[in-house]
Amino acid sequence: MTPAQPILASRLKADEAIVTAWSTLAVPILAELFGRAGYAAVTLDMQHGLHDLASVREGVASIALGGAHRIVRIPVGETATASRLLDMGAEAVIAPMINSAADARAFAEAMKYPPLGARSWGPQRGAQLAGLSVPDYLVRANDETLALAMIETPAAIAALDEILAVPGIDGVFVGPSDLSLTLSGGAKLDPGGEKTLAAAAEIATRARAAGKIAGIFCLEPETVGKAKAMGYRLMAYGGDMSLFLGAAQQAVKAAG
Ligand code: 3PY
Ligand code: MG
Repeated sequence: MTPAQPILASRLKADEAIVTAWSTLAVPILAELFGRAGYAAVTLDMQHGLHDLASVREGVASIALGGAHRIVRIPVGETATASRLLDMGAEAVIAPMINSAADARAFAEAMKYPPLGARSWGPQRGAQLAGLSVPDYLVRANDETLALAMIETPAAIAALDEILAVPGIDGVFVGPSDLSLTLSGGAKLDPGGEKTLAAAAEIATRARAAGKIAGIFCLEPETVGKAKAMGYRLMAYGGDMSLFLGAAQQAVKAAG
């Protein structure tokens, strides 16, 4: 069987730019609609979003139905959940607050089958959503599912080259809000600020030099282009809650 859709890992490794929507509302049909609206990928957020395992289980299938790539962010430190999400059909998992090579190794271990890692066997649903037979899934999973480590603290920046060197870590994903908060010692949230963007530029340069994928969360549409120019290729832009609120506010205004 051949994959039903192009492979996210192959597209990103070929240097293609992908914009992912950000799904926080635990409503699978909304995740599907992002794909129907034209997003190339949708990320289901289990860290700060309202998603749980049940909504992700249904959500990844809904994303596939909408024709988009399936990405999920786990809560901090939940590496066992990362393995489960791959079994459910995630093509990429984003792990927040990876601050050391040890954090990265624990994440990679959960994400990759031996000899690279220690992922346990049982990917039947994941194979179905990837359009693969179960034996083919084993051959391809380590290359075609992505472990993306979030860089959002000075400690992570200090350990960046070691994190990037961990086998099984496919790339990094920058959280500019936490990064600004931690860079300022808790003084301010400044995701679009000069210091945050300078750090983001450095992270992308070092990730690309290591041959790894660079991703980033963008709060403004203009940031997507700026991030691309820095070398980022996976850009998150567009959250369901703010998009819905904005559209509802406009409808109320138009009707009033
Ligand atoms: C951050 O900006 O800190 C994020 O984690 C984005 O979701
Ligand atoms: Mg964060």
